[in-house]
Amino acid sequence: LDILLDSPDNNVSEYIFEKIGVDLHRRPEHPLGILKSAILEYFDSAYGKGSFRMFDDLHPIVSTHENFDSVLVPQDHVSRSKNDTYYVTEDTVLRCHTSAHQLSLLKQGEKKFLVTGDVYRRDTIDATHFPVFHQMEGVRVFTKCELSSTELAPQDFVSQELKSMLEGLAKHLFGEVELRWVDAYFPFTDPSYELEIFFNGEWLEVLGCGVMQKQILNGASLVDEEAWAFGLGLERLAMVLFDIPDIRLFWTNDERFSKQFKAGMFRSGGHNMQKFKSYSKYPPCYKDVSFWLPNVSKFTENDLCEIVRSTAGNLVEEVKLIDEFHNPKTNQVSNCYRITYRSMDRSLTD
Ligand code: FA5
Ligand code: MG
Repeated sequence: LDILLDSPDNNVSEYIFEKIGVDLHRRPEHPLGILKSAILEYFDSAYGKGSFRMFDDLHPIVSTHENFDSVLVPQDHVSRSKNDTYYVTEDTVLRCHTSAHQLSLLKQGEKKFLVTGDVYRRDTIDATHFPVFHQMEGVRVFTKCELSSTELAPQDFVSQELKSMLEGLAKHLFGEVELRWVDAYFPFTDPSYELEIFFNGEWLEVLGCGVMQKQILNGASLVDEEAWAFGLGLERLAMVLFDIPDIRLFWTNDERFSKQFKAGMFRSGGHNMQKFKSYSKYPPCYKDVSFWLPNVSKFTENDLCEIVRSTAGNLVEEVKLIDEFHNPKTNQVSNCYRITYRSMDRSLTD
C-alpha cells in the first residue's frame, strides 16, 4: 500500500484507499447486499436459475487497459484524466466502472454474467453522488441461432430484449414506478440508453446500457454474436427502493440505520416492504471559503472537493460555488464556496 501511495502518479487519498475491501455489496444485511440478491432473484426467475453467473469479488484495482482501452474509451476522453479518475500508478487505476471486466470475462467464455463491485470517481459531492459507489454490470451474449429466430435486425432485437428485461427488473424491484428512457452515449455501446426513475420530485439516472460494440465482441473471438450490456448504480436504486434520502448513509455505522435492514426483507414489487424511517437529522453547519484562483495552474472543482473530502471526510454534505468575483485591475478571479457540514451521528459545534 505504501509503495502504491508513493507512486508519483498516485492521486488516491487515504480516505479513498480505506474504502477498498469494505465491500458493502457483499454484506447480506446491508441495503446494497439485499438489493444485489433481489436483482439476482429477478435474473433467476426471468432466465432460469443460475443462468446468469454473478462475480462480486473482482479486485477494484485494474489496469488502464481494462478500465479504458478494453471498452474503447478514446485516448482523449475526459474520464481518463486525473481530474476524473483515481490513478494508483501510471497504468493502474481504481476502476471507475464495472465495465472494466467485460472483455476479460467474455474472453473467459462467459456468455451471461453479472459483475457487482465498488467503483471510484473523483466527482462533485451531494446527496446522490459519492466518490465511492457500487455498480452492477450485466452482459448477455446472443448466439447466431438466437438472432436468426426473429425478423428484426439483430441490433433492434437485442435492444428490445434489453429494454423489456430492464423494465421487468424495475417492476420486480419497485412495482409500478414512473420511468423514462433517455438516449445516451457510451464508447462501448451503440445504440446507448439511460434509464431514469422519478424519485423525490426529480428524475434520477439509475443506469446506462446499450448494444455492445462489435469490436469488443470480436476481441473475444465472438464474430457472429451480438450482446447487450448495462451498468446500474446500486446506491441510486437502493435509495429508491428503501427511500434512503442521502447516499452517505450507506457508509454509516449508526445502528439506527443498520437495524432497519435484514437479509431476506425484500418483497417483490415493493409490496408490504419496510421502507427506511429517517431518524431526525442533526442540524447542518455552513462555512464559506473564498480564494483567488491560481494564474498558472488550472483549478478544478474536483480538486477542491477532493481536498475537502480528505480533510473533513463524511462530515461534508455539499460543496457549492456561491459567488465568483473578477478583479478587472489585477485580472484575478476569486471563488467563494459554501461547504455544508452535517454529521449523521451528532450535533456539530461551530
Ligand atoms: C457507466 O459507468 C457505464 N459503464 C454504464 C454502462 C455499462 C453503459 C454497460 C452501457 C453498457 P455512468 O457513468 O452513467 O455509466 O454510471 C452508471 C450509473 O452509476 C449511473 O446511472 C448512476 O446510477 C451511477 N453513478 C454514476 N456516478 C455516481 C456517483 N458519483 N455516485 C453514485 N452513483 C453514481
Ligand atoms: Mg451516466
